[in-house]
Amino acid sequence: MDQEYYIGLENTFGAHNYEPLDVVLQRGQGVWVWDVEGNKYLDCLSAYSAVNQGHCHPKIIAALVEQAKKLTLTSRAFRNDQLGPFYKEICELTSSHKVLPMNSGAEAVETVIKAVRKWGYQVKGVPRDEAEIIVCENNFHGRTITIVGFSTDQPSRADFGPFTPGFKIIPFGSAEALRQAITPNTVAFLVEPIQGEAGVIIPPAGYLKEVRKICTENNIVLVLDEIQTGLGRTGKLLAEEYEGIESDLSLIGKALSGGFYPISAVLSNKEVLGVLRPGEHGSTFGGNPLACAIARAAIKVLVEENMIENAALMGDYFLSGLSSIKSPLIKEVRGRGLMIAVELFPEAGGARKFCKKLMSKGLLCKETHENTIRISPPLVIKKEEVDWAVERIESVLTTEADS
Ligand code: IF1
Repeated sequence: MDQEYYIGLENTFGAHNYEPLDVVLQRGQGVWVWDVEGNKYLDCLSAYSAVNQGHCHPKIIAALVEQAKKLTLTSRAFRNDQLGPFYKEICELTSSHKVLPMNSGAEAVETVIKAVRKWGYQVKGVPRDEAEIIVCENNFHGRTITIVGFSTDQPSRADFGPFTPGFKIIPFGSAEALRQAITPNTVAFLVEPIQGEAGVIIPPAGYLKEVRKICTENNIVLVLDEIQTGLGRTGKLLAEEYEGIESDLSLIGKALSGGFYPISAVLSNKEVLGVLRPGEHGSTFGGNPLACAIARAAIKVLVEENMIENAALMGDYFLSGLSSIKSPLIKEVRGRGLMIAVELFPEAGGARKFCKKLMSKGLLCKETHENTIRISPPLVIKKEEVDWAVERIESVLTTEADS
């Protein structure tokens, strides 16, 4: 069937909570995907950094198929033979003490909100129901009611109230703003090391180091949301490594399964998760054997195939290629590793139209907000594929820009 058939079904039967590009994908391999009409595209979104390992990685498929034939779900009323090994491997990889597995990124964020509040009451001595968590403007941490309640993005929160109390919003990148916002009831600071959805906003050098110091001095739990920046995306296993700091709690998700299955996790370096006792938190699928088997394979190939090093190398190469494009439309090219953004001047008429032009040239990427093109290919991208991508991005932002 042609793509109009599939688009018709979506429009007829689906809620309209997305405005996707009109491309109907059918197959993926590595950095490449194909649509139902056989057209080939370089994927420069990686499902928002969930497919860091490349589409349909054979070793992750093998792990999925092998486990799916044995045992997929037991509930946590019983134990399974994939959970403990997953715990050990993810904790050793990230030098964490403890881990709590969930499914979506938002669930990991909700989990950490519960844990730091309870830690505040039981350990820090904050009066019950008065815990405060500090977050940043232009954050993106998911789409539950509690999370959108502390979003500053109107479309994410409008008409979804009333919201959960207990959150303070400060500017991103200012350690002084954090210092000023702290009260005796502050239990945690939740922040992305680089703000993804906001448009790959990299904080000033030293910011996270200063934040780490402030949180330690004030006995506040530093929670880094690495759901998008983590697992090699920025050229390090975790983005916190650029500042040589260690969070108290880190959140990972997305590429934790290589894009095969929803699994997320709260990683803990500080005795916070210990406040959660049996019966106080969980989920039907959290820590299921299929998810754990897939995650074990996904992190194994990430490390064994040097994908993190490749992200650093190819990220620098991609960034220098994009930075050399001479175009009056480009306001800024920024990024770390393969988490890259090309911000256009408003006069360019919006990033979406350039994403459409790039699609017609075989490159899939996504705009974020009005004027920024986000570039985040799988971490397995090769030099010649980067050249191929830069060539097409240059063509739509220069000679053909007026067409
Ligand atoms: C959509 C955005 C990206 C995240 C960070 C938590 C979560 C996300 C830093 C929640 C999820 C996804 C959500 C997805 C699109 C994508 C996204 F555009 F929405 F903002 F990546 F930038 N923390 N981000 O980036 O994880 O519950 O989705 O598993 O909503 O369409 P989730």
